[in-house]
Amino acid sequence: MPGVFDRTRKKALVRDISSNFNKALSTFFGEREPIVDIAKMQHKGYIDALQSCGVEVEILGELSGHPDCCFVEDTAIIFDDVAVICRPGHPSRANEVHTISERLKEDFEIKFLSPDAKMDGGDVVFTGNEFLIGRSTRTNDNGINELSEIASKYGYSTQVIDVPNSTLHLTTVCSVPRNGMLIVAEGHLKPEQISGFQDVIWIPNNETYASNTIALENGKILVSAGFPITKQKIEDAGFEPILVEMSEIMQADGSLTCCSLFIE
Ligand code: CIR
Repeated sequence: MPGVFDRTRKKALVRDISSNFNKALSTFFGEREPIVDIAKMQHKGYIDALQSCGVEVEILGELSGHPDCCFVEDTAIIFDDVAVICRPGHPSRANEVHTISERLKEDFEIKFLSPDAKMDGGDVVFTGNEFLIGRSTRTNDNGINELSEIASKYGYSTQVIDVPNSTLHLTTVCSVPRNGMLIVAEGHLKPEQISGFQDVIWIPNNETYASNTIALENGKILVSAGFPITKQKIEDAGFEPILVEMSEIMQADGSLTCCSLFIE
């Protein structure tokens, strides 16, 4: 039913870091292979941070054959009582979706995209009443059109944003701290691409990684540790940043939102 999913982020699905995480894909933020044990510790810290904010966390087991399996955001788009299963744009990630769709079918009506569609969930940002969809190396026009058609049946509009080649996904350079507001990293999206937003917190290009945040209830917001200007700007806007150490997960181009799928 339209409107039944209130997106207050009460329950998250996460997946353990793969024992082969050192082989995860990395093009943008990574400077070296991630160290698996440190990534696992940071992932635990991430789960603790969610739980400390009152989020129930369900943890799925690692997929050793999929080094990027912890990045569950890329596997599905969830709204109302629907889970749209993605078609990840990188071949090494395509089969990550099968176990996710098995789990999601317990709670959602499952919709699949056609084989011609490519879509990573990391290219989809929900602003409160519409979906911003990034056209990127991972998400093609078929994916965009098919998701838009499904979303429109549920009363949601969509806006397409060309993701610049300076970044992997749309979620890598922007996030929504509250409905209608955007945190955006300078030097990636052009102001005219987000001209519909009155409320924009621009953060400096050298803190791009921190533009990806997870807003929770009561003004709490998960923010990556180590980006002081972003932290200050988010505080100045009236939020309470909860800092999460992500440096090792960053080596695989993964940000905060990438590691969760919110199912309630
Ligand atoms: C990849 O290249 O697919 C992973 N190493 C990183 C995925 C990050 N996910 C996201 O931004 N939603």
